Amino acid sequence: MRVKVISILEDNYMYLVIEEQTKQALAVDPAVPHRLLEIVKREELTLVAVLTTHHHWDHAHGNEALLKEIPGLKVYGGDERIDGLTDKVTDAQELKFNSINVRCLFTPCHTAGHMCYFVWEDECADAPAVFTGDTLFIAGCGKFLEGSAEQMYRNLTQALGSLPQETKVFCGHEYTVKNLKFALLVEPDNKKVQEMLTWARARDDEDKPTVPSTLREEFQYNPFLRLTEEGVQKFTGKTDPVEVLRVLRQEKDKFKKPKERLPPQVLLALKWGLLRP
Ligand code: GBP
Ligand code: ZN
Repeated sequence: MRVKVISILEDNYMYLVIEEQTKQALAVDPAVPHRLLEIVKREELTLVAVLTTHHHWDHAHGNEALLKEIPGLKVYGGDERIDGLTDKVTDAQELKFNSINVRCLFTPCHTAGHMCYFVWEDECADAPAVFTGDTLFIAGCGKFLEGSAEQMYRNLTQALGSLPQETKVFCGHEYTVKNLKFALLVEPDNKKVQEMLTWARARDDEDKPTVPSTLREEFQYNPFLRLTEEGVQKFTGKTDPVEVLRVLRQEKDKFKKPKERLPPQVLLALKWGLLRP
């Protein structure tokens, strides 16, 4: 199976999971449907299903247009608020498309109906993939918009954290550099964070994505997966892992990029093009 990474909007990703022998494809969060259809046509693929991680427009907005274009298309998701939903899925439900298998992992917190999708191909040596939407990012995690630290703790440690370590992580946004700057504040001495930040900045300069990583890598630098590390506990002043996670998220919410800390006059001048960033 091949995963095609497609950058859309400001910093979102949509994906195509392709079964190479049959050219059947699944789309994940295809929020810019015309771009997706262009690629489907160019690569002579047959789109059979859409996997939607959550109802936010920058993930689900393309579903209706795709359904119109491809009657009979299946649109999966875990939340009634998802545009164009045809098949509501529940935790641990498995879907099969020829040799491609999907296990739905219910991960409520960023939104109350968030699903991640674990995908693997029968009799194939390729590592499996997990599509994490806005639950787990490379070096970060999603905001707790409709849930609690307890829920996110379960998502990160059980639903996602217990998957095979070689699983490739494909997330919903390119936030890697920003996340690593925060990770470095949390663990200034973590060599993996430093190395990864250098690498992610270089990728950014070349306009290349930082996805996928692997779960094994995430455990080495993602503070939200390192809740029992001494440095992370020290940063938060807590030892209970759920409390560590709660404080980490609160601190990340307050952690702004330097631009947002500038005086209002400077922000206006930047906005009007009187100053260059
Ligand atoms: C940034 O850092 O780039 N602009 C800021 C924050 C996911 S998108 C952007 C932001 O809040 N992103 C969300 C998030 O979870 N970030 C993790 C973090 O900051 O650590 N979204 O687009 C967001 O979910 C959205 C769409 C939200 C519709 C609410 C509705 Br309704
Ligand atoms: Zn979201």
